[in-house]
Amino acid sequence: MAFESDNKPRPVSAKVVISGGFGVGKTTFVSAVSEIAPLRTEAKMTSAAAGVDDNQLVQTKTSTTVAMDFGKITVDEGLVLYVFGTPGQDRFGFMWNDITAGALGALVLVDTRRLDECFNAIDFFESRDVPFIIGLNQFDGAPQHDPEDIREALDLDPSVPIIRTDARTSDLALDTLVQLLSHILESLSAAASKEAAPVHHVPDDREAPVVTDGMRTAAMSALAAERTG
Ligand SMILES: Nc1nc2c(ncn2[C@@H]2O[C@H](COP(=O)(O)OP(=O)(O)O)[C@@H](O)[C@H]2O)c(=O)[nH]1
Ligand SMILES: [Mg+2]
Repeated sequence: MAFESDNKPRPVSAKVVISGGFGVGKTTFVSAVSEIAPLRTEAKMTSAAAGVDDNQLVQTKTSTTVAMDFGKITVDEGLVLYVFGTPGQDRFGFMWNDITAGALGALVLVDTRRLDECFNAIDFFESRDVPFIIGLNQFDGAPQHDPEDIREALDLDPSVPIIRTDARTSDLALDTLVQLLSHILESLSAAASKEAAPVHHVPDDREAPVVTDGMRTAAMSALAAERTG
């Protein structure tokens, strides 16, 4: 842990990412959990975006996050979490690497009416070995699928937690973040024990010891000395 000059421990800070497709509730989620007024970079959707941004099921949405959402949560005196939301639209995908750099893990929000919206996010975190959990956001009229059916539809590894959440409710959203943190810890300790696993030497793989003439002569004279001694 880092220390300031007065020896008071400074909290460790960690970064997590809230991700998912367009209109799945990322901006809402960051607002619900952040203790500071979240930095938002919403812009009114213009007619220029018509046809580019798929908003058929998100009729009420008139603004969109052009860069990112940003919030802060003090978990306790030892840990401060910084929460970054990714821009939902494909045309801002070039920012994802910067926004997710150094993140410990991610929450991928899912609207069960539009499952395909989250494929890009899942591929992104899977391919970079970033631990993530799936948050099923409770949209009105959205089908209540069994989480295991969702796992199958999204082709998710059994180790990826799938939980129900509500981006509009601080308690539920914070609880979701706690679940993300515990999944991150589990993933980190699984990776650490993999690294610490003992390396088994296969005897057949060992190189035969090289015996030089000098060694042979030294051994013979040691034997001879013993016999005569
Ligand atoms: N019913 C319902 N609406 C939600 C929920 N989360 C977000 N919304 C609404 O869905 C719309 C899109 O949310 P937004 O946070 O802007 O999505 P983003 O594009 O992922 O940032 C907004 O009108 C929100 O009020 C939720 O859990 N339930
Ligand atoms: Mg947004």
